[in-house]
Amino acid sequence: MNTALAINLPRLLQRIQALADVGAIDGGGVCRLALTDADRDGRDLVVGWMRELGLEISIDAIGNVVGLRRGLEEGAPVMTGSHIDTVRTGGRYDGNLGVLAGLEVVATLNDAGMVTRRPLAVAFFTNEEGARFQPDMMGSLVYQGDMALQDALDTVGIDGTTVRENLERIGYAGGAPVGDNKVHAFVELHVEQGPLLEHEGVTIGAVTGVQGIHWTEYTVEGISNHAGTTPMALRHDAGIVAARITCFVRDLTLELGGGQLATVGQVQLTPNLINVIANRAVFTIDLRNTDGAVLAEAVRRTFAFAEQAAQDEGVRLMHRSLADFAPVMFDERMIARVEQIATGHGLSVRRMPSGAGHDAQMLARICPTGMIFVPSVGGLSHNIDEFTNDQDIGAGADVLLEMLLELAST
Ligand code: HGY
Ligand code: MN
Ligand code: MN
Repeated sequence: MNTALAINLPRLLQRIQALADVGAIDGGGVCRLALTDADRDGRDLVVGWMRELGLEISIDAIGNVVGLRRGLEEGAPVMTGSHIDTVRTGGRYDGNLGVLAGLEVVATLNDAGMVTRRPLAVAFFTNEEGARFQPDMMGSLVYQGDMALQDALDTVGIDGTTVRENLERIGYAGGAPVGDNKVHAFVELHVEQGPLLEHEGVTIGAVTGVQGIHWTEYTVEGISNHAGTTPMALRHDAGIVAARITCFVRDLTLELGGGQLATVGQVQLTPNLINVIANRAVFTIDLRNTDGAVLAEAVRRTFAFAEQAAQDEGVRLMHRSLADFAPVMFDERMIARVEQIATGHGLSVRRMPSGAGHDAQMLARICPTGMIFVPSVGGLSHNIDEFTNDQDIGAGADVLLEMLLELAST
């Protein structure tokens, strides 16, 4: 079914620009960390657009926002959406494109006076990034029931405040229930955030699934001492243990090969002074792999190395898991439809896994789910230079339009 309908690209680009102006940072990036005032302002802007489009808005107890467009029949909606929170050095497309393309689909149907058989919904989920509060995909995990609401609300962020107090402060602690939501099908449009599509000159990614993600926070406690008077053999240096573990996980990825990834993105040393041996190091390790068994081996070997490194240096080591998600495979029928619809639009398309985590991986636990990727220029994301060509944005949104129409009509 190759609908004659097409989205209004200038209107979509205008909304992308307007949302990017909220929390804009020098150089063209965006900073709207979850549940900050900037996130609130972004939420208010998108909710305003939802209202203008005639959507019925519900805000749930973890702050997820769902705009519902009624169909001819009642029942579980066909849903699209993503997130509008960003990392500290975010781009304007990560998450935002999926939400705004969903609104553009609604606007296009409104313009055409079309009412679908099933209800349609456009959602943005709270704290997809997990940069301020872990785990990532927190809102969609609570939405579908695999994270207890109270655990999420009690979560303390990197700045020492809780999800609950921030959600209340920004006015998005809603009354809609969580955990038992019914969704007929979910489709998320997202920028690839990697180099593959651009490298191969392909316009659409038919996403096969999402790789496994394991986040751990390590805390090392040693003894601070004078950098000039403490012999090397008598040191209990938290900093060197953090450095050794960091080098180990990089070497481990080279040894394991395949798709194993490791990132140490956050490191805090105390007292963090040039002439003082660090007595405390707090750092995070992000391990990912499409192969769950290899990922489990990487996690196990990292723990073992860390324990040994701490013992060798005579320091204490603690660690806590911040996220632990197994690899997810999307519904074959959804993957195939992305391929067929893209081909029907004359677009080049290829199947590929997602390196990044997405709300879709949580919705996949409760309904048939698919994702549509469009290329990231230079493969950049979580970087203020994140960019996707307008033409590719239009192509992805048109594939989304047709897929949602089909799912909501059958
Ligand atoms: O970490 C991720 O993959 C996502 O951006 N939350
Ligand atoms: Mn994202
Ligand atoms: Mn992201």
